[in-house]
Amino acid sequence: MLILYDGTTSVCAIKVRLTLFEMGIEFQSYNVNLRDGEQFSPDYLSLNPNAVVPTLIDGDAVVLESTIIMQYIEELNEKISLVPQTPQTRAIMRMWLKKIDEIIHPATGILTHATAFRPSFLQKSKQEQKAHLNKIPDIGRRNRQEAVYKDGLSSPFVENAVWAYDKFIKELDDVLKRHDFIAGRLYSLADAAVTPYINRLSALKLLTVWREKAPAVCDWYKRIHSRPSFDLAVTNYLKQGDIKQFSQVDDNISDVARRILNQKRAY
Ligand SMILES: N[C@@H](CCC(=O)N[C@@H](CS)C(=O)NCC(=O)O)C(=O)O
Repeated sequence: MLILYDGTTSVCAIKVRLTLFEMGIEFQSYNVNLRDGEQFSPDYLSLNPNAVVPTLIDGDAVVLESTIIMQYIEELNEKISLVPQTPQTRAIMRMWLKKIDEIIHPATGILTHATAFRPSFLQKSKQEQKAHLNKIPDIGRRNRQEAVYKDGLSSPFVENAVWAYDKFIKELDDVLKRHDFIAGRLYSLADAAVTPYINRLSALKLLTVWREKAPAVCDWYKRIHSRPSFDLAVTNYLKQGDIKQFSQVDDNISDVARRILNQKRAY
């Protein structure tokens, strides 16, 4: 049986859970409590030295990186495919996976840490804050988190993250005007990869900023919601603490995002 070292609201873990449920593959989920810093425990670091979830264990194989894990899982059940048929459509799918990993995932971390995760971090003593940050192995990630915990929504990192989402959602809306799913007529790994990030925008009270500009994305999100995999991989995993954490997001966040987007800027 596959074991997934998991996180209840982790966008990267949700990508993997969506893939598992869409593929109909059984797995055992082990929740790594990121709020309590379980990702930094020596046992977990021996599996995943990057101190992040997800990690997939398949017998002797330890598979890291959510996009690689999705592709690994996709190859396990020959009866179902979440990869398009032609080389061209496969390239399109892979392009969306890359955009998520390289641009949208860091932007999401910035927006989430600047809002939902900030209050509990600020409740720690200065010493505890420093100790937590020092455990993050990736220096870029550590510096971004430190900056947004300090300055919240006024951090320049937030401005860049909002612009990154604006560009991404416009591109997504363009493709979804042409077909029902991101890489074509059928659901693919690209849809599973993008879903948690649009869901996160909604949890951060930000989806409303793009609702009118991106009607095709909103229609696609409704289609995604109605698939059984959504509740199985997303809603059913939410715990009381997660709901509380996201309920703390400041209501004025959408005004902040709109103000940023009202300033003229070339991408
Ligand atoms: N590139 C990694 C990124 C994984 C990642 O950033 N995971 C986040 C949750 S979505 C995490 O574990 N964060 C722990 C932390 O911030 O300390 C992947 O795609 O698997």
